Amino acid sequence: MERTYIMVKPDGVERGLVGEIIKRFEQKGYKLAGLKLVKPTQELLAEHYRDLASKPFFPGLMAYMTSGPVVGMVFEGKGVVKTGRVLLGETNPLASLPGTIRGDFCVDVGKNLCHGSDSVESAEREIALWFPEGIVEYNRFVDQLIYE
Ligand code: DAT
Ligand code: MG
Repeated sequence: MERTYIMVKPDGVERGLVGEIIKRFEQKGYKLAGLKLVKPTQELLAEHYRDLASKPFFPGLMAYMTSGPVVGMVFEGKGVVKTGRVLLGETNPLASLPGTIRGDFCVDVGKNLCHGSDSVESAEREIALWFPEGIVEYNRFVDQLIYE
């Protein structure tokens, strides 16, 4: 089954939106397979955002992301990478529709609350990076009510 890495950024933790963000993935039907609160190091974040290292906003992004703890999660389910990003909304919250997390809870791109992997390959890389100990494997009875 497909997996994605979802992260509540420091502003989301500080604003008490961790439960709300987890809830949206849970109520969709996606399975929680990893969950942790961590204060990430510069090194971890530089690796996570390595494709953005040359962007002008990178130093600001690093400062934001190291400003407090983040909540890292792995969710599992059909189409979870693409649909996970639909649940998050657009990178720029002002372009995000109401009903999405960013559309409902934030305004500026530099404080956009959450992260979601952008492809199956990035998800595998990010899950290995944030959960080097591995994720939790289990079966859910409720999957019978979610998948045909
Ligand atoms: P996403 O988080 O939607 O996958 P991304 O991977 O392109 O977007 O960028 C990672 C983060 O970097 C994004 O969530 C917020 C920040 N960012 C992206 N573009 C930005 C910009 N133009 N100005 C400031 N921050 C930006
Ligand atoms: Mg991205």
